[in-house]
Amino acid sequence: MLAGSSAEESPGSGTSQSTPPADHTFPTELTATPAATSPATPIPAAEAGTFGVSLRDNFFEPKEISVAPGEKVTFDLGNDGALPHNMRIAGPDGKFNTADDTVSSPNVVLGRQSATLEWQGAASPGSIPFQCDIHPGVMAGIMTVR
Ligand SMILES: [Cu+2]
Repeated sequence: MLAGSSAEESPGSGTSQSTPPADHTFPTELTATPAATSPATPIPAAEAGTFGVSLRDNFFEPKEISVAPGEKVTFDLGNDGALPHNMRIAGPDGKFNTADDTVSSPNVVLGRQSATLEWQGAASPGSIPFQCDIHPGVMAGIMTVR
């Protein structure tokens, strides 16, 4: 003898629920949006620290870097290309190959090798160009102090 506790609650025929989609329109979205719930953590360029820069054939990644005035930055350079590269930051004169430049150590970074560049920073806002000495005019970037 079955206890009559399994009474299904028949939905009220009067409630006008939104019509369900037809069965043949099963959503097959290939553009599954990944979980965008991770809080975007843009790294503020407010503190002195290490900044990774990838040397490629033949470009910097990133090639636009923002730093705060007076911020000292240690660039962690990794040559992810096959060709030799380096990084030279122009000094206050904004020109390359002058005495106030800062150059990576070692100066020439072979493919798959790494290097560092300790940059004293700029006291006032402005744009400071940097380049690869081996590919000048092609492999270049801008450091924005603001
Ligand atoms: Cu280069």
